[in-house]
Amino acid sequence: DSFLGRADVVGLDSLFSAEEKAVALQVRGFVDEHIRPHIARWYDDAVFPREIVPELGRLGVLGMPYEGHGMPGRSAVEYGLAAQELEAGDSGLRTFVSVQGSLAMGAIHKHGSEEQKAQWLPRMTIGEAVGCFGLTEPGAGSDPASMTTTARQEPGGDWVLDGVKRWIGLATLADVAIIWAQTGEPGDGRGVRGFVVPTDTPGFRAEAITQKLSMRASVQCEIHLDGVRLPASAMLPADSAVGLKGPFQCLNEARYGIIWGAMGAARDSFDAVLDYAMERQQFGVPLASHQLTQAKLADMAVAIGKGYLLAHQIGRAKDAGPLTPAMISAGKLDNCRVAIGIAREAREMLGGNGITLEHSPLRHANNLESVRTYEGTDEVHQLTLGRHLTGIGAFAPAR
Ligand code: TGC
Repeated sequence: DSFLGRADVVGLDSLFSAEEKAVALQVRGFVDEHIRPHIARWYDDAVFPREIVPELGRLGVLGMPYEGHGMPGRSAVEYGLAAQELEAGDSGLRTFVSVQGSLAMGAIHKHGSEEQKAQWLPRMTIGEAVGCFGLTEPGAGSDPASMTTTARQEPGGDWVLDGVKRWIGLATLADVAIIWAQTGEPGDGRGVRGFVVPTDTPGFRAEAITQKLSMRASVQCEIHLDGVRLPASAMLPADSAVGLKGPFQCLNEARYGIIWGAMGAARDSFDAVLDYAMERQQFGVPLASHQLTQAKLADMAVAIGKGYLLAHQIGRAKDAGPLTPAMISAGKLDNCRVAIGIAREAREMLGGNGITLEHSPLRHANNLESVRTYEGTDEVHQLTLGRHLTGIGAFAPAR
């Protein structure tokens, strides 16, 4: 039997070592015990279970692929397997792990000073401190170069931040925010720098965005920065953090996790509908005995197999060396759109019963609307691939 269950019709099981499978099964056990029994209620009540954060720390999934400062130091493939198990539970919980680990911890790990690392990474790894990552703004989503949040340095060396960030995961719960701000001319990505901002700094205010139809068991926020004064040492000092390549390197890590995560949501949708089709009687026979049902199940299993193969290929390549942006875009683009298609199809096969939280597919499909949009929309990834293939950047209309 494959550790990936009945959706594995192409022998994916053989691609993973016993140790890698053990990581996946450990995270699955956690999801079964701590997430599945409660997720419908959390989703319905729009609650992010803050109390689960230290448990995720104990599980070893925060900052999972990084080493030093107490971080787990696991492989990219192990991190991917953990992400897909978490997202089989709910995209909102996997998103927490991505924002905390890949974005906030990733920024400090890649670009931070020794003091910043020592102050935050050990606490974030065990889930004692929560981090968020402020790049997107109300008027700057796909085009972060157009951000209007500014960081102004005063003669004494202090920085003063002003602006608004939007769609920032966890900001109301966070102890620390990585805020990206313009230090140079408006619109010039080369002037963007990152700042480590304790959220109790005067002038920092976060507000949760309500009435969401997606990722309800997760928190997305607006951050208001009104004259937030920081010492000179708050800037992420590394050369790697000069300009937009600073945040983009962190997005690469989060996008990588999504390549795997989306397949977890697809697999859980498939399992839910296969169980249902075996039991549900219509026209005097189980749904599963209808040819159209079998055709849909077959197409889903093949698509899931291909999605895992793509994730596996990219994961092994990441363990061997740095990934190209084109590889990451190919995986994020396709696995998100395949997963949302599977979740929607599964909901349809569940009939009217599929619209309640008793079954996971519509919850996954709604969550995947966000997953497909954040960390680069389909169009951003298509155009990244387009630029890779043609050498021509087509993000902005030619003037
Ligand atoms: P471009 O000129 O292409 O690049 C500027 C600099 O960045 C470098 N670079 C990269 N470096 C590392 N990894 C990548 N993937 C990189 N892509 C570009 C590039 O080499 C250059 O470096 P340098 O040294 O020359 O300065 O910049 P552009 O402005 O033309 O970029 C175009 C585009 C559209 C690809 C980029 O803006 C983009 O990726 N946009 C999408 C932004 C995005 O994904 N936003 C999501 C933000 S996070 C979020 O949504 C919150 S989700 C988590 C939560 O819940 O909080």
